[in-house]
Amino acid sequence: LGNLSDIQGDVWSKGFPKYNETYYLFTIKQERAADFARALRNMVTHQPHLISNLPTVKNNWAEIVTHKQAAGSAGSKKERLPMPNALIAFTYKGLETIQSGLASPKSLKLVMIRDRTDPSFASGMRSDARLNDPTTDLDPLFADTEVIHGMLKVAGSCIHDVNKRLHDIQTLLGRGSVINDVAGGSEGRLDGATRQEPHRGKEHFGFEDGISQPLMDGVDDDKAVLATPIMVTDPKILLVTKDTRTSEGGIPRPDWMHQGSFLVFRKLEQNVKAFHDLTKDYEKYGCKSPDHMGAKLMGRWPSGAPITVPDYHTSDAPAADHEKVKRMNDFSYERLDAPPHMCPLAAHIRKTNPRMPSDSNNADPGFQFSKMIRSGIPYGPDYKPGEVESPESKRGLLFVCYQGYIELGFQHMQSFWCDNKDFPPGKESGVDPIIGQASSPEDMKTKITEGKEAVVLPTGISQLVTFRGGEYFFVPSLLALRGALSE
Ligand code: N7H
Repeated sequence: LGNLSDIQGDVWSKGFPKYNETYYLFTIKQERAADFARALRNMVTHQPHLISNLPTVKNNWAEIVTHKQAAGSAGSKKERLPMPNALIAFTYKGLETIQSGLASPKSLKLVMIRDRTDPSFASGMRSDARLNDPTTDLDPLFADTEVIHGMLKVAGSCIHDVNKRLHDIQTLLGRGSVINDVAGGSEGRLDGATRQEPHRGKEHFGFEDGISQPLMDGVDDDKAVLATPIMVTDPKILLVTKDTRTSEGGIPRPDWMHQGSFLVFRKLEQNVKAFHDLTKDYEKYGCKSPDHMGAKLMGRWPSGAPITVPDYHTSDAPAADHEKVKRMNDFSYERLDAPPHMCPLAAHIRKTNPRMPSDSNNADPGFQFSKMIRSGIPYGPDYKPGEVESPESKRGLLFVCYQGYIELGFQHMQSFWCDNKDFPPGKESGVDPIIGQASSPEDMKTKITEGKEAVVLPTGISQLVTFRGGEYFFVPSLLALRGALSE
């Protein structure tokens, strides 16, 4: 893996600690490409704290002493707050633009990346024929993905801290002169925030998120957690290394890409009303309550407890951090005894991590290689029953995942598993009810209880999750930012 200090800090199982996070999309002016390279090198060399590396992020919680406000409550309390962090990533178009400003442009070997090793990354998400993504009603920021060259992902404890870090980086990179905001009426930004207590950690459908993450031996150092073998993943699947592991053996990526990772970004709108409307019909599908039906669609109860483990309950309180990770993840799907604990084959967490190679034929490379680190954040206000719909009431997930090879990570998971009604093969389980996008609306069905009819998933404007735009990026190592990408 080389020196961990060279890996950008969001690329590991815990990622940036955050309450607020902003994604800023920018274009590099073609005629200023050499200035961009110079500005990038200066920033990473002389202000190294601005783009966070992995060891910094691991310790980047500040313990703040706050004084109690209430009258008569003497003393103070301690709070842990996330410190600001930032990551920089580039699209293939962005790398081409940077290359045109370098003294030795051939060293990036972009043609090899485009034609041999990473064609999906090079052609971009919009032309990815394996995805069933809609092309209309996208966020205006994704109207023309050709002009998206780079992204800053900036996180912190409040929007003020995020804005300050973003502004510092934008200024050093020459916002307005060397780089421009991607047009779309929002200064190139998409803003997310964790939900407020008591919903902190839960996404908009009400489920605890960020529980199951692959752990990298040598990066994640918590021995108790590493003792959960189902979670431990070869880092060479998640990072680009000298010998990134794929089903075709190691892929010979150019040296400058080592210690980097591919970042997949998707703005995914969630229709919370449609989710509640669907689970109101729980009896029809052999479930005991709306919560029970939700758990069958997801594979976990709202608390995060896996539905497949009978002695866990909806109200299972989260234990200490590492204990929780172990308890919530140390399971497989062998217990296919009887409802209500059985996890449907199409449940979101089972589609995205089947955990049992016996669920498929052994020719599917995904069982070993379709792994990703997820690091997104919710956006938009909480849902209120009876609310009047407006553009401001839109909500969802700014989805981010990291992997060493897009074709086997995100792309395989989304297209071969989630959108595929015949995965696992021969079981007629239907599509992933949360993120499945079948090529025809008749296939938007999912089976959750044996002997009952399949759930017909809402499509069109009342779909549970709708794609609103996205792109493929590469997150270079800090070494590459100081060297190959800026010399
Ligand atoms: Fe999913 N959700 O909040 O409802 N996801 N996800 N996801 N997801 C997971 O285990 C959700 C999306 C994965 O190892 C949980 O952390 C929503 C995409 C993977 O057991 C919950 C959206 C992709 C896992 C959600 C969304 C994935 C996972 C359970 C979109 C990849 C781990 C909590 C709006 C193509 C599975 C947890 C495992 C878990 C939700 C998108 C993948 C609650 C709302 C696009 C690999």
